[in-house]
Amino acid sequence: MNNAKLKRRATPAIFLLAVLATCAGLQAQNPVIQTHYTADPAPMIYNGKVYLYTSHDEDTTVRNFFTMNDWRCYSSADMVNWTDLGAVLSYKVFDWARGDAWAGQCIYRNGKFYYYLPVNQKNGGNAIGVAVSDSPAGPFKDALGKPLLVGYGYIDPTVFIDSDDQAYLYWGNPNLWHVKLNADMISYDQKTGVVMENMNDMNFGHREKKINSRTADYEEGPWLFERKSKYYMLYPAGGVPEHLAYSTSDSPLGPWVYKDTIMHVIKNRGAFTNHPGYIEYKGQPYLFYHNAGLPGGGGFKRSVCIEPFQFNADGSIPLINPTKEGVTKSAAPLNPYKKVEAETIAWSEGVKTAQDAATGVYVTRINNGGYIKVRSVDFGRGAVSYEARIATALNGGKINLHIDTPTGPLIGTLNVASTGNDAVWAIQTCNVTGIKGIHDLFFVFEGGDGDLFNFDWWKFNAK
Ligand code: FUB
Repeated sequence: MNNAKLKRRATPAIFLLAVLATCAGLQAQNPVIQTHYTADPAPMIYNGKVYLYTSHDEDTTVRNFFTMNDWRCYSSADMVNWTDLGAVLSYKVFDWARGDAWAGQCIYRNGKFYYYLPVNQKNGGNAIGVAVSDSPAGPFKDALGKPLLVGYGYIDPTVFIDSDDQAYLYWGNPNLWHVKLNADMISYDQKTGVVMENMNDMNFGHREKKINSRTADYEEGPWLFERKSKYYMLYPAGGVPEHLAYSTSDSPLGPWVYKDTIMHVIKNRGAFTNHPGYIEYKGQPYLFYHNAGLPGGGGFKRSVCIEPFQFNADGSIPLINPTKEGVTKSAAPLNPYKKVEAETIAWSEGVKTAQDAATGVYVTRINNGGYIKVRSVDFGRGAVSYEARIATALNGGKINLHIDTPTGPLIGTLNVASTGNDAVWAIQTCNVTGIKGIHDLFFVFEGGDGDLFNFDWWKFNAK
């Protein structure tokens, strides 16, 4: 960033916003993360919050194949605003891994978080490792110093703990295998060992394109959960392009009975893969999946999406349509009178996030006309001022505080002053007027060309 950039004439922010708003659709909530390409969603509920673990497609694809080095995590208490907790670990946490940080799942047990992750080994071949942490956002370390499981097609683990405390790990492409995990979560029952499911049409549906001699529809990416004493196995099916399907059982060990398609192959901006995740949060069931919906998106640049749905009365899962609107109803209002991380975002354009040891995750590469939307902010009886922690070498950037839409009523403007450089942080404030009750809030960024400032957190002060 430099001052010369700010002196150049800026494209009016309002014009850019009109263009962006038309492109994105202001009600869009899918894909749920706009600052990175994310895939293979693995939601987990802990302490009343949702933690969304994702794999991460790099912005630059190498050799026209999955280019994936780390896993990211996001949290939310309302299912519409997602706080970026950063890249919580890389494949390098496993000394023995060569790369290919594909689809994993994290689970909480006895004060620790166990994250089951597929990678390729330095000496070749697929393997599943387990990383452990005291906190949902890491730091994670290799729990074993070696893989938990090694075998051809050993990818995409899903983990589940039943009400009797027995834990299960399922995984695999194009077969589905499982083990019974021991209570330590880092070893498994050697007596039963690794069990392969019956990959028959009756168990996992029928596909036209045979794999060797088998015709079962199951492909990869299993997701296991229990509801009302029924066990559900969701999975991508059919070969590429994948649709989502499911089977059920009366036991977490099967036998699995094929039920139906959950989501057809996504026609409009789908990726050739898909990957299910599921939670019920505050009484509402949600299906997580991925598409290629962000600008520049594709099969190796995917994005996580969410659809709320209702089970049918008989416990079956309806056909779920992928939508742009996604989660339309916030599960809880957001309190603006406590510090809110700037990377808490319902929708954004023209910004990225970054992280470092001193600051953690922050919003960066903020451009003129970019904006962040925060949904269902409860201003109660009203606010008098706004403060934000900023770092920049520039004078002249602005945060325009709009409500309801990016061009809705302006309740205040923070004129950003230089803090010396873009790693020196200072709290800057402005007055606000004319705001009370619940509104969507927009930070609309204004300034010259190029990156304007870095943004760590914000809060309002009440009347
Ligand atoms: O993200 C890489 C691979 O693509 C995953 O492991 C599969 O489930 C598919 O989504």
